[in-house]
Amino acid sequence: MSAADKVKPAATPGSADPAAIAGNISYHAQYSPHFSPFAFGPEQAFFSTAESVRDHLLQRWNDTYVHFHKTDPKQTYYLSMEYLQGRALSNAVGSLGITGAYAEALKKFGYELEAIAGQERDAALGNGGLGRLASCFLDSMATLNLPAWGYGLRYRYGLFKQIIAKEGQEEFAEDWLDKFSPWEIVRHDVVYPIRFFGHVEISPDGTRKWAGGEVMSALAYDVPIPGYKTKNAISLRLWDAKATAQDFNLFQFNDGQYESAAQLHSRAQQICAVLYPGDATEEGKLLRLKQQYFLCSASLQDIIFRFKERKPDRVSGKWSEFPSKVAVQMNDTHPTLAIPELMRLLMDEEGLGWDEAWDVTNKTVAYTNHTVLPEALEKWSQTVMRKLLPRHMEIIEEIDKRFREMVISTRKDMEGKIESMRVLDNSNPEKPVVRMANLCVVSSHTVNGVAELHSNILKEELFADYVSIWPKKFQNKTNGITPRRWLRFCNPELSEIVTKWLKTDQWTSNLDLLIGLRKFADDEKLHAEWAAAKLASKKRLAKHVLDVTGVTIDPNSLFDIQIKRIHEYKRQLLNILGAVYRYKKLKEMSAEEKQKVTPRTVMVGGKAFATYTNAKRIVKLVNDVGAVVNNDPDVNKYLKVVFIPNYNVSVAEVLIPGSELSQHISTAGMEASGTSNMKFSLNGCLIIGTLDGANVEIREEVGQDNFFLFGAKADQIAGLRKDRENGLFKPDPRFEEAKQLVRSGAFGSYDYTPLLDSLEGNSGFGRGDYFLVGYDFPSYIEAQARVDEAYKDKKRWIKMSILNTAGSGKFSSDRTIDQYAKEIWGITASPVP
Ligand code: B1H
Repeated sequence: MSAADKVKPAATPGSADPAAIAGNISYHAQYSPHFSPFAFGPEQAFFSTAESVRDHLLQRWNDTYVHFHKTDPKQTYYLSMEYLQGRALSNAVGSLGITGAYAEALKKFGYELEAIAGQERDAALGNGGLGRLASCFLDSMATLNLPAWGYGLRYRYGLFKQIIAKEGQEEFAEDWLDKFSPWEIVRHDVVYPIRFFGHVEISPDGTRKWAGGEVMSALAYDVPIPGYKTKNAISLRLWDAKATAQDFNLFQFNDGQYESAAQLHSRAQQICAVLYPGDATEEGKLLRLKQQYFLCSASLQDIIFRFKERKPDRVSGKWSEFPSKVAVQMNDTHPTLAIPELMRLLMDEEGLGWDEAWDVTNKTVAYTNHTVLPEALEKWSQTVMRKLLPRHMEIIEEIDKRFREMVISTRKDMEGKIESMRVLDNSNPEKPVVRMANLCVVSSHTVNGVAELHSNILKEELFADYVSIWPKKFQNKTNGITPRRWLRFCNPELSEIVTKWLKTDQWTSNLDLLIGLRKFADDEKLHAEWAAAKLASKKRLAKHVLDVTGVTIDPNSLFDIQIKRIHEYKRQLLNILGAVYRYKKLKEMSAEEKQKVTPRTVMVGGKAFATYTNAKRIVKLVNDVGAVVNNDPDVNKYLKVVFIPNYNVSVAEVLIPGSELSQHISTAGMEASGTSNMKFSLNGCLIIGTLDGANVEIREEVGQDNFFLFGAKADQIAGLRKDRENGLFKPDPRFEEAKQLVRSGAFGSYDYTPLLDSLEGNSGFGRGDYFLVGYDFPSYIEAQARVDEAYKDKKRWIKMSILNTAGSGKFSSDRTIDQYAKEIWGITASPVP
């Protein structure tokens, strides 16, 4: 049955009338066909609906482009190797305020909007928090009418799909572009050359130019980012790599040399094939560096093109104007090559001298640091860099040299510090490297951390020496999340209640209004509504769990969730050992004693990096513990342990609204911010957590009585590790019991010795319990006991839940982006009239 059999096709793009929308959906099914003429199942309905929604967006999108072009405001360009966009359909119709009209239109075809929206694949062009932050930022930039664009890479395969098999996690390519993406528009006229390898040519007048090597093309794919209840729609421009017909050697091909005939084509294909290929091999490292340069070069060429396009009479003498029109934000060090690339373009292509180019670059670029973990601080081999990007390596050497000279001539007192502050690290003559974070700090006008605690650690530890040279360069910008996706759209039940009690829906773009809920925190009517909304979300969550795992969970049990990338510092191991301990105590209880227990469902979800063995062991352990606990009739009324497979943005949208307790239990000082903590708290979920990252600020905002705190503080960690090295640590017997039960084989025959051994011994990274699971275990267990007690008092629990939502106003990404705009970028709103 075709769509046209149900509704007559009619073009009518951009209408908000359900009948016209249905006609437009039918039109797309018929006249922008991607399937056989008579197919109109849910999948076809999704693509036609998305194309119809895109019609709405296109007008706004074009208007916004033209408006920015005419008014020529200063514009921000957000450079990120990652965007975790998730699904776009519900977000788009919600932002445009036409959800109801689309729901009604789809009914004419016999479809529910929610089911059709569920057909969409997640765009997972990111790993975790850093990528999702970039996507929340785009949402806020559009909503605040800011002149801003995102730049990224169009990975053919996004973050891998996780399947839990007998041996644990298995990874599969995530084919988000299977069929096609209805949101992206290829701009065939936006193409830039990108060079790799080659050499530097010096002309008689001394000017230098990069030549030779191989040149491929960057082609733009644009994704519209609608603002919420505004006419503005901005762009996420994703680059794809391609080679041209000229690069195809027909002679070789005819000669049967098929592979070498299309060599550049295949190398171009590799660039955007996958998000972050494993960098264990030298080939993998080179490919990742190529990706980073590809993003930076294409984006900067495009930025310079637009700078010229907006005022064609701009002459090269006017480059000092550039920083008043362009702000470039580097999302961590991954796009650091933007610095030498901008220098190269200004000097070698536009003819500026070093000083002028440096001044422009420094006033244009800013850097956000997202981690202090030593293994995540990027270092690139100078040898590799020189081979792939010879001109950039020269420029980096010059930056390093001038920085050293500056310190020597102006700061005699810092001389002893120079080696560790330098951009180049030549301490190992066999393996000289470029320190990307140092290059960012030396070259940027502003450096920021992502939560107060983290920014203080940057200022007091990681970048302390630079602070004494440039005290004003360092700022904090506490992360945020978009309240549209993370409450308004993912939790319609709770949203409705919030709107009803606040008597306004303005909280969706002014989240501070949530504080108005505080005065109703004891209201019994609100309590009843709040509890009913939570139960509805818990039932939806339980259905998801049943669908994907086959495990039945009880919506009346306490839903306890930890979802994030699996990493030892995030301490999923503390969570699961806590569950093991709980299981053991339940086994020891009499039937009578068990009656008093708070029934709990512990859910853990997250992906482990494919080559990170201990993280994979943790995934396996959660699954193994679940298999035993959930099938043990003595305890499974009181405890279930579930691993949620393939955690991604759309799974989070189901889990977070249904959560009651969430775990943010990293070793203090190691989680820069965390952003899911904000999402949970916003949805009325209580947090059990350490004083780490943004937890500190969340606890301040929601009130310390509404937060389950435990564990060592950041400033104790170094001392505790030292104590341990000196043999002063005495493990709690409860910790020993939990480990012992795992070692005994109670959860199957898999060998957990290496994982558990990482918690033993006295020192060394990844050994000697570097992440202090054992030290924090007793206070964690005690905090969990406080949770169990609190949950028994339903009134108290709901009040705490309301106060979490009420105290979440600060964590809107609108607030974060407003601060970036004012305090780093110097840009102002530019709404389409
Ligand atoms: C964060 C990363 C990250 N910090 C290296 N650093 C990567 C580092 O593939 N890589 O090489 C990828 C990502 N991600 C996260 O950023 C922090 O851990 C979170 O605490 C923080 O909330 C988030 C956003 O600021």
